[in-house]
Amino acid sequence: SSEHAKAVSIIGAPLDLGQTRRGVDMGPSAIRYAGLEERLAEIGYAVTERGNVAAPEPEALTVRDARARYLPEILDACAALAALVEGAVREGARPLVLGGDHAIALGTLAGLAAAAGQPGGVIWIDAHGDLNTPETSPSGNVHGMPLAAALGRAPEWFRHDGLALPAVTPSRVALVGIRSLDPAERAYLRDADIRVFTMSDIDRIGIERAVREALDHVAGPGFVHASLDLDSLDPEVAPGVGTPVRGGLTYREAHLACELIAESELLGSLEVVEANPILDRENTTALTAVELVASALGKTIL
Ligand code: HAR
Ligand code: MN
Ligand code: MN
Ligand code: MN
Repeated sequence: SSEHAKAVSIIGAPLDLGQTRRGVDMGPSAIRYAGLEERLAEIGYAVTERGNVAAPEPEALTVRDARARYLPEILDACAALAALVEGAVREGARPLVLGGDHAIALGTLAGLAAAAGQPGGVIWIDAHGDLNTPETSPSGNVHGMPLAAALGRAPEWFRHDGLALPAVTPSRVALVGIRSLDPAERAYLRDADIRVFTMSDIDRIGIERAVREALDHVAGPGFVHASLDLDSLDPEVAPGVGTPVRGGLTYREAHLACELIAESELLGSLEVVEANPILDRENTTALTAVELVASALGKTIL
């Protein structure tokens, strides 16, 4: 793109405190091992590796409130991530954040908002809405809450000196690939000006129209970010995730979504989350993640 730099900063966020299955903290290693840096270099990016933010091990911690397990430690890790993301943007690079579970999106989005000096828009590609608050969560798992937190909901829970909130404008959120919502998420979405493209919608209108309309909805000032939860993909394509849901995006649909994101030239940043190598088969989910990132950053076949 003309507007966005051909420079990428890779930032790992090996956090697994937002859910209960071990292994997602190895996601950044798995994605790097799958050849991320080489792929991006091939398509002409100057790549800077920032390493990983510090993330504590759950075995060394105690749960203080079951409504939002490990929330204080998650907010600290998100603040550290936000600082790296903000720094990357200020240096003129596109942040590419590797999770870790989806709780890290709160840090990514807060960093983008801090760099922009205002909230922005996000296309959220996921089987789930991640719109719970600690009061509505059925699980207490914070990876089901980051979009709610970034929108500035339940501020008393997510307040932190290192996090600029709200980081996202409610009227500039689009959800793509959705097939698992909790009752309170459904109730919130009934009144919010959020575009939701469920798997059923995608079956009917096709992934191309869905993603084009999603991108139109999120465009605007500040920043535009894409948050790619690998559980948006069908579990047959991406088995290495902690909360698989049948009936997801095919390999080709996910690629087209990423190609359309690249073509739009709206994207200033990207993150890919929930890769769990322990649950994976021969690193296939991480390999897919690398291919999707390359497409979202402008790789074309011809
Ligand atoms: N909605 C459920 C909850 O809040 C499950 C959330 C699962 N989230 C992710 N991220 N895997 O999308 O617990
Ligand atoms: Mn760890
Ligand atoms: Mn998610
Ligand atoms: Mn998900």
